[in-house]
Amino acid sequence: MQFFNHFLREKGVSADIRSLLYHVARAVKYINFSLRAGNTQQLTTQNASGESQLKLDVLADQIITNELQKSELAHIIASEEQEKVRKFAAPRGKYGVSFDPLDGSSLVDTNLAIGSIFGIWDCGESFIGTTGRKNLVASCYAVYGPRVTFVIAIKNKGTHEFELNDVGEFTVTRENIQLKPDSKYFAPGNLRAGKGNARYLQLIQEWILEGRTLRYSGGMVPDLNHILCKEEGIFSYPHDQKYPQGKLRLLFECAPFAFLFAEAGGSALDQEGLPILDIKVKEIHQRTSIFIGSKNEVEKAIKILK
Ligand code: AHM
Ligand code: MG
Repeated sequence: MQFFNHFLREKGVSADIRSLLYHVARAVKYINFSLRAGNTQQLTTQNASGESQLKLDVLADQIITNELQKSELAHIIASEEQEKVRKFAAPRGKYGVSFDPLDGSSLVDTNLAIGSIFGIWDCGESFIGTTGRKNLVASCYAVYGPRVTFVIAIKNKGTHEFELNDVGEFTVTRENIQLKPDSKYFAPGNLRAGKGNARYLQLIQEWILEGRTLRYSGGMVPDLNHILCKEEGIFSYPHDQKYPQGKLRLLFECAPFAFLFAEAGGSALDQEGLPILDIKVKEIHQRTSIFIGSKNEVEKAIKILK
């Protein structure tokens, strides 16, 4: 059994990134406590995108913000729950951290798995103009399910899974996750797009007629976690009339996941075939379509859609 900190040190991860990840892991632990306490109340407030908030969305945002401030390494932070980037004095370093404090919060009342997503950027004074390929140095997510798992990717050092044990420590459970290029699993998001997009309908039909296995919960974190754990699969979320750019956010959800999948030998493209890691950040709450998972499956899907 190997502990989180020890594992990262052995992998040669820099002291800065280890320290940032330590604070992120602490935030994950506190968010998990709040969730287990049944703190699921709906608020009357809305987030930066006009979506209604839970008490837990706000709490998770505060917990993460406090931990990042304590790290003294995060000088700019961007949260899905906040309209603007916040700046802090960071005497120990100059990283940007983007996060979705509680992804899938509409699933909280149904007791399905949800998660938190983080991107760690080496990005100077602003996120604007950055790309995941050039500026992301690490990304990670937590799954709050029957167990709490924490999956981390560090640039050129792979994607690894840890599990929160009963004394509050993270231990390694999967090392160097690697995706197969082909898969039998599919997780088709936003089927509503099929109404105006015959090609998306065709793609879904092909997946069904090929006898593939559906694995879809409606939460991006558990749906993508399924792919990484089974080492195969594809998740799609195309744009449609309601979300002309797609629903999912580049900075908080798609770029961090594209980085985790790239480190695991997978791929992530937008509907036009552009690698998610090459999309330039033009605004904090920018959205994108996304097709992510096993390399050949993502390529085949985009060929049908283009
Ligand atoms: P959220 O960040 O407001 O929770 O929304 C993101 C979630 C993803 O977890 C999931 O893949 C997607 O929204 C599902 O969208 P829809 O409800 O439109 O099917
Ligand atoms: Mg989200």
